[in-house]
Amino acid sequence: MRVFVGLPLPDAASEALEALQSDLRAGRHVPPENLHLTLAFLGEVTLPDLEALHLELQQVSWSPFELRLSGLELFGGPHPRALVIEARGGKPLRHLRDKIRSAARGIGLDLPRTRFRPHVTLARFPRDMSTQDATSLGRFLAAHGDAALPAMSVAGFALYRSHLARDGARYEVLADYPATA
Ligand code: 2AM
Repeated sequence: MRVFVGLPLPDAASEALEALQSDLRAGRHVPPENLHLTLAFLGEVTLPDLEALHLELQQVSWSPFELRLSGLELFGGPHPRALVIEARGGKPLRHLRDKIRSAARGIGLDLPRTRFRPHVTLARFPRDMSTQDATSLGRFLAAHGDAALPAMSVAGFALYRSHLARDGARYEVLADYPATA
């Protein structure tokens, strides 16, 4: 099963991001129910490993913290593959991510060492974006590049299963892990 650990967004944030997306006439928009911040992408995991991971994640102790979504960025270099809004959660966000990665490593899962650039993906683009779409994207960024949402409180993370499909992935929440303090 293809799984990852992430932060779901409060409805108000998903609605604000959906309103922002409605101005973008390019790419495939991430639907509101799929909007999330990935803390650890685990890839294919067996059922026994998933059960072990769930037990470990239940042991993670953490306190609620504030998260701010602000500033649009393109990921993917000169041929952008994704439009994201960056997330700022300071040390509490990094610590939570570290604890989750330790939990996954603790049960023997192999996690690549990647730089953490916390973000919420808003839209994805094909490798061969049309000139028209590239122009629309440029206009969108000029108008909304400094978009910022009100600070939100993070009080739970979730274990997600990703169902891949031709028309985009669908994410299913397998378990929730509320803050412990
Ligand atoms: P993205 O939003 O930046 O694309 C589920 O696929 C989530 O895991 C997505 O939010 C995706 O991040 C993230 N992810 C991180 N590494 C990934 C990988 N190697 N393959 C697919 N998704 C990955």
